[in-house]
Amino acid sequence: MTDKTRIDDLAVFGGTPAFESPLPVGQLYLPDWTDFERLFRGIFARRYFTNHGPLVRELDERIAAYLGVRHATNVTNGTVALMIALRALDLRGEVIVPSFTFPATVQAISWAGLTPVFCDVDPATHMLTAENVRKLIGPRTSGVLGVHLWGRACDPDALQKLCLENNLRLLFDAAHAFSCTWNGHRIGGLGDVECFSLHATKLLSAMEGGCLTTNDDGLAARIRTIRNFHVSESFVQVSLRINGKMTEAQAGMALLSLDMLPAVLERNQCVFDIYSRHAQTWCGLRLLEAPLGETWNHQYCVLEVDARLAGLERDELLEVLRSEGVLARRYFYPGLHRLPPYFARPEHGNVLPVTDELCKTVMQLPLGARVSARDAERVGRLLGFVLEHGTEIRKRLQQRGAQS
Ligand code: T4K
Repeated sequence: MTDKTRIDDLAVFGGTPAFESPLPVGQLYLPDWTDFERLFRGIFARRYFTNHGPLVRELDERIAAYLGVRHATNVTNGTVALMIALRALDLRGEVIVPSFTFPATVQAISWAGLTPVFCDVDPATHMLTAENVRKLIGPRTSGVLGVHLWGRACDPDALQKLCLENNLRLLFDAAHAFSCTWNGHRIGGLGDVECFSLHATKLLSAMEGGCLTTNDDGLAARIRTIRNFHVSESFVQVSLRINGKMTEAQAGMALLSLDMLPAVLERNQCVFDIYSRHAQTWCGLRLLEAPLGETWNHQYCVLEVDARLAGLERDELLEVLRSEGVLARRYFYPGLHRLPPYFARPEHGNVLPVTDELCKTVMQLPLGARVSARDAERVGRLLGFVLEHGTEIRKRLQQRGAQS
């Protein structure tokens, strides 16, 4: 592609898309085919496909060692991990949670028969703060579910202190945070339990998968019991169980993905650095930089759009980029407090001004296996061009809208 030099060159106005193969948001790394084949031949030879096979057990051990926690329990996906965690903690009544997250975080609470109570987030970090949570603690509150959004730790020390003072359980949705650190230690041992997603779009991929981590032996026994119906895997008495078992195929994929992590982290860093360099010239976009002094996985490349400076609203910018094959996303829109089954039900809490603003302004750029350094340079220049002509592009988009 040659760079865009005129507004008419933009695909949204009839020009040729910049990227023939669209660039998605998501890690989507694949292992080497021969490694994959070798691993699957092993599964076929053993004829052992699921129900706590050797690969799942190996993955449990390797993740626990990698994260430096006593227990890692792998399950079907990140959503099921959250559901199991909430049951294992034996919560009752209400759980305080952000609305600015993926639906799974909140719907897991509903699936566990609990009431999610939405808490507004901090405008700089996009996450819960102990200060905001404190205002919502009431007689029915039994737990707090924080989200380590974009791989940054969610106020762990202050939330832990608040939960101890109020006799609440604390769990974290760590879907985005595999391999990220807090105070120099890998996330995984914070709160009572943490839940990771091993989805194909995540840093550590089982294609679908989830993992619960904890340092609490009793809780780990409950988690392992709840995740299946097997007598041999029954460690403690629990009332309700579920089939949340990970298959050998998923575990094999995740083991290969774990082997790839150093190379993947390096590649992500390289692409992010390119975006970061371009971001210094982007007027109206704020790029969320790495948390100071911590290791970050670059699971997502997150931007905030200031429409007054950029000349375009976030959604207009997304339209322009997507037509070029840059499949930027607006995680998370709309806020879950504005969606069924929670919308218009005041018991969930629905006055969340910061969340509402973030839902209108936050977006993610492609970053992962399908984005090369060269692609990132091109996306950087494309964004630079679009922002340079933001006001004019907006006018053209509006004229086009009025005509159609
Ligand atoms: N908590 C949080 C905070 C989460 O973000 C998530 C999941 C969860 C909990 C629950 O964990 P899981 O139960 O999912 O393990 C994607 C992921 O499916 C989801 O895991 C993730 N968060 C969420 C933020 O993103 P979608 O619906 O946006 O994905 P989709 O299909 O639009 O894919 C993203 C891009 O990747 C598209 O451009 C298509 C491309 N893609 C996707 C897949 C799956 C591919 O090219 N190949 C693929 O195989 O949810």
